[in-house]
Amino acid sequence: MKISSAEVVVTSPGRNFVTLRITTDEGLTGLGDGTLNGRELAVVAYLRDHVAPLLIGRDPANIEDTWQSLYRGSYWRRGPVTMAAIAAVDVALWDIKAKCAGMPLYQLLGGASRTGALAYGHASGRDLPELFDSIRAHLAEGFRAIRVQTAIPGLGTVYGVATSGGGDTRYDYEPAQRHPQPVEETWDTRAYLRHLPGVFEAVRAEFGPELPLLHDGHHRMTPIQAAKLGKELEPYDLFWLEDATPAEDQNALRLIRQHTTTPLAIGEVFNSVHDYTTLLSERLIDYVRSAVTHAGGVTAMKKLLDLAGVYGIRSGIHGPTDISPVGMAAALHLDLAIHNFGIQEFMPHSARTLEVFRTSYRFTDGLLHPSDTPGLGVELDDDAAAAHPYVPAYLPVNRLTDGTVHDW
Ligand code: EZ4
Ligand code: CO
Repeated sequence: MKISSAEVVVTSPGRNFVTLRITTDEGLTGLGDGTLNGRELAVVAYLRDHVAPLLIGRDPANIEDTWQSLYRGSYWRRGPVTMAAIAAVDVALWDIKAKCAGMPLYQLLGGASRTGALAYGHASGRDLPELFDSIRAHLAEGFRAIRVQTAIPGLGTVYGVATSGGGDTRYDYEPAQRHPQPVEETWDTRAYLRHLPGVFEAVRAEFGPELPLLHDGHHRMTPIQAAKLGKELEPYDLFWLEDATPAEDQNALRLIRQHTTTPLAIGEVFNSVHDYTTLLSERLIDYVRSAVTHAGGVTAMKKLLDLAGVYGIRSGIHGPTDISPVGMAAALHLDLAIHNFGIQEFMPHSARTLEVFRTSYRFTDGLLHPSDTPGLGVELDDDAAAAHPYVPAYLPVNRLTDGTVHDW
C-alpha cells in the first residue's frame, strides 16, 4: 500500500482547525490534527509545501520510519510548528493502521487498561455564587473532577473565566475571539495570589473534601510566587496546580518543589520529550500535560508517557477546544491504553464543530471512552468544513497594570 495524497483542510466552525487527510492507493483514509492556536497557517504551509510532497509514494504502514524521516530528515527539529505538522502525519497514519486492522487505535497501543478516562471540566465564575453555579452545572453534566478559575477583584477579563453568565457561556474563546489583532488583558500576580486561596477555601467548604479540584496558573508566577501559592493551597488538597511558571525553565520547578506538596502539572506548550528530561528524572512534576497534537503525535507521546511512568509520573493530556476532535480522539486512545494515566482535560466542542468532525467518543458518568470504531473514530465532513473558511484569531496578550507585557 502507498500514500497517494496528503491534503490539508482548514476549517473554522467558531474557531480554526487544521486537519491532514492522508489517502492510500487502496482508498483508505486517515486524519491527523495539526491545529496550533493563533499560528494555524504556519502549520498549513509546513504540511502543504514541505511535508505532503515527501509522503506521496511512502508505505503508510511504516509510522516510526516516517516520524524519524520528518524529524531527523528535516535537519531543523523540534518547535511547535514542526511538531504539530509531524503529529498530524503520525496520527493520520495510526488512524489508517487501525482501520486496516479493523480495530480501535487503543487496541494497537496495548488494549484497554481501564473502562474509561477520568475527565475534568472547566468551571469558572466572576464571583463565588457564579463559580458555585458553574461547578454544580459541571457536576450535573457528569463531571467528577473540576478545574476552578475565578476573576480577580480589580482586574477585568482574565484567563479561564467566562465573561458572561448563563447556560451556554464559554470562557475559552469558543467561539474564538476572531480579530486581526489580539485582545489585551490586564494582569496583577499579587492580586491573584491574595485572592485565590480564599476561593479554594470556599469551594472546599461548599463541595466537601472528596471532589478532585484543579487549577491552572497559566504561566504567570515567578518560582517563589508559585512556591508560596502551592503552600497556601495545601489545606485544600488540589489534584494539581498547572503551569505555575513559564515552563521553558525546568530548573524553576526545583524551587517550587522544595516548598510545597501541592501536585504540579506542566507541559501544554512543550513539544518534545527533551523539554521534560530534568522534570521527569528529578521527579519535579506529577503530571505530563503535553497534547498529542503539539508534541509529535501518538508515537512521540507513547514514548514520553512511558518515560514518565518510569518515574511514577502520570498523564494529564491537554484537551482544550483548540485541539480538534481528531486530536482529542487520539488522546483518548492513549488514555485508555497506557498504565500511568492520570486525568484527561475535556472541554466539549461546540455543536457546530461536531457537525464538521463526526466523533464517536463518549462521555459517561465522568469518564471518556474513544469508542470501538476502527481507527480513531472521527470522520471529517468536507462540505460542512468548507462552509467555515479560516478567520484570523489570536490568543490574548497580557499586560501588567503598568503596561509591561506579561506571560498570558
Ligand atoms: O490556554 O489551549 O489548560 N488549558 C489551557 C488552554 C490554553 C489554550 C491555548 O491555546 O491552558 O486553555
Ligand atoms: Co493550561
